[in-house]
Amino acid sequence: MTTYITTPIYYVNAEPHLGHAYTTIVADTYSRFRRLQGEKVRFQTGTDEHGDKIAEAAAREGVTPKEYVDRISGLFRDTWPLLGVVPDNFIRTTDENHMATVQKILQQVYDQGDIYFDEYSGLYCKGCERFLTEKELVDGKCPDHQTEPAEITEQNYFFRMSRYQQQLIDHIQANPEFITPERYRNEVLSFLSEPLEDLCISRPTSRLTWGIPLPFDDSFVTYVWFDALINYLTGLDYPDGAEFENYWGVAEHLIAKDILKPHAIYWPTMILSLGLPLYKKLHVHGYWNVDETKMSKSIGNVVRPAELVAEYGVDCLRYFTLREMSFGLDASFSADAIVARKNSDLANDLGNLYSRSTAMLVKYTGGVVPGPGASQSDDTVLEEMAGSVVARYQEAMGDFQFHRALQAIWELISLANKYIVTNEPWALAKDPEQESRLHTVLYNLAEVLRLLTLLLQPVMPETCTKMATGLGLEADSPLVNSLKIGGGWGVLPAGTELQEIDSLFPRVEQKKVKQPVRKESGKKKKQETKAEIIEGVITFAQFQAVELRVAEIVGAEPVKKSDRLLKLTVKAPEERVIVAGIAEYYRPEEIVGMLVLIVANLEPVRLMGVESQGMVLAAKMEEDGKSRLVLSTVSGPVAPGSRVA
Ligand code: ME8
Repeated sequence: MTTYITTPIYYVNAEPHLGHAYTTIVADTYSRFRRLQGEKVRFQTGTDEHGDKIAEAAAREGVTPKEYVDRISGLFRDTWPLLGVVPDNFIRTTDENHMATVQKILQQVYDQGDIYFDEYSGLYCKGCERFLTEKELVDGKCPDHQTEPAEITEQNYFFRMSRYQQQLIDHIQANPEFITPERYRNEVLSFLSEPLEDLCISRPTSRLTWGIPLPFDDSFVTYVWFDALINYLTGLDYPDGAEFENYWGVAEHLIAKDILKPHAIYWPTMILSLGLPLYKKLHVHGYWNVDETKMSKSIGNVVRPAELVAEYGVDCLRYFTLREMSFGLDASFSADAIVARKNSDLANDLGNLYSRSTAMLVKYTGGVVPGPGASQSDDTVLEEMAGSVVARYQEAMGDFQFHRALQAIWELISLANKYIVTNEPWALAKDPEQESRLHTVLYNLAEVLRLLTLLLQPVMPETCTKMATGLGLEADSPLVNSLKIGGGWGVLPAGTELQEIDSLFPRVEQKKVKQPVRKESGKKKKQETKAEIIEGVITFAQFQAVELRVAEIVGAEPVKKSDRLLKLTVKAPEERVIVAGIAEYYRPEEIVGMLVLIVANLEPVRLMGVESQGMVLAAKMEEDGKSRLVLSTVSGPVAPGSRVA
């Protein structure tokens, strides 16, 4: 089996941010997972360097477009190693061979009559670098860029996209996996249910010179998408390269929903016009938001990945992004969320399991993995869980359900931590008659650690190299590097000698954290100083500082212009307003009269113009890839305002 996975090629009109980092980390993780399965993989990323936006950004800096694109493309290329991302190919649309192939393709499509000359008027969004239809606008503006598109009339060349509409619909209907998750497939089919307009593929050189000249009319350059999408072919040395032969049939593209239409409609129709087989899959993810708004360079609320790596470590960033976002849905970035994941999942659950288990192996068997004795029911349960986790992990990773794969792994971690508590190796070690039992327990713990090293490798490669070393294994040993060999149970040889390593996730002190700030707000958000929290543990005094109370909801109404927020009036016992993000899960009328739990001593904040004096507690769950919130309440009648202790 072979895999070809691509990210979008990123515009070089600004520096890389967390959104770009996420897509590229996903592609890297997926490549590593496929390699664990023994596949040959090609992973491509790169930069998109032509078009109005780039020319304007260069002019603002007072440099030539070429100088400008060299600099920013370099920033993208240099960011990937910091994130543990190792692409096989980094393509630039200013590469000579790319430009030559784009021209060859344009000529072929023109010669076969799929490109024609015409006049066109339309609403052009510079942010998207394409014409938008009236239907796509919200309040007359592009919903992604919050700008009004410009009305442009000009003569241009057009690609006969409409000619391939039916063929594309048939393909999507016959191949349910072609575009996933399903919501995006449905979105594309709904768009295709109306007649497609042909695609404008040129700009006159009077308006833009920073592009690839049309081979059949040099007073025009090619439209940005026609140039950019072809990177997926030129990166394989289309049409004659061996890589094209090896990889085109298995191409999987990874994008966020902002560029669904170019990838699900323009690109397949272009491929059909070229007479090539369509790509295999399009994987579409949601947005990273900050304060409900898409993280984007045009809004200015970006989080820089290099800063996050410096603050939290590369594997923490990789783990956080993959665990926090349900692939396909939006996710919110906050410094608190990343610290919570690091302290609880990494330091507490995984880090503690590793350090406790290896410390006991050192103490009781001199750091040598003992041979196991007869199994008891506890051991069988652990082994069965390991088998089920490996199966669920493989399925979830293959389906881009990274958060589910990680949830499954954490079930094994949690069971192994309980296994230590119930089997009490420290008690077994005191009784010489229990030596065989002690060895079984320690062997099983070492085996769990080895399996975790294997399964987590695509997500946290640096940590797993360390874990492998600690277990006395080479990082490229098939025991931690091949699902075929290492995916089973009981494969770690007895007699393996552990090595000393530093702590996996050094203590995290939650200190002043910088939240990204939106440019338009003008002033920086106040930085909070938080109590020190070490490895997810708080003191009783810290817990007592949180004032939890029972509150009665006496009024509820939607917050204007928000789909998520409800404005609640509660009695606790005095009346106060709390804004809660529960509108997707509760209608106002069904919660009036309910007794809920609130945090009563939070500093007030304004949310969508309404001051919120506290927070309502709710349980968060995931069902079928969707999040669900269920309000916490009390089991009997309680006076509003009662303190919860
Ligand atoms: O569109 N959340 O480049 P681009 C999640 N050059 N992902 C995000 C994101 C966010 N807030 N912001 C950006 C282009 N991304 C074209 C592509 S491909 C032939 C040409 C990621 O720099 C996500 O992958 O605007 C998104 O699709 C991509 O960056 C857009 O990058």
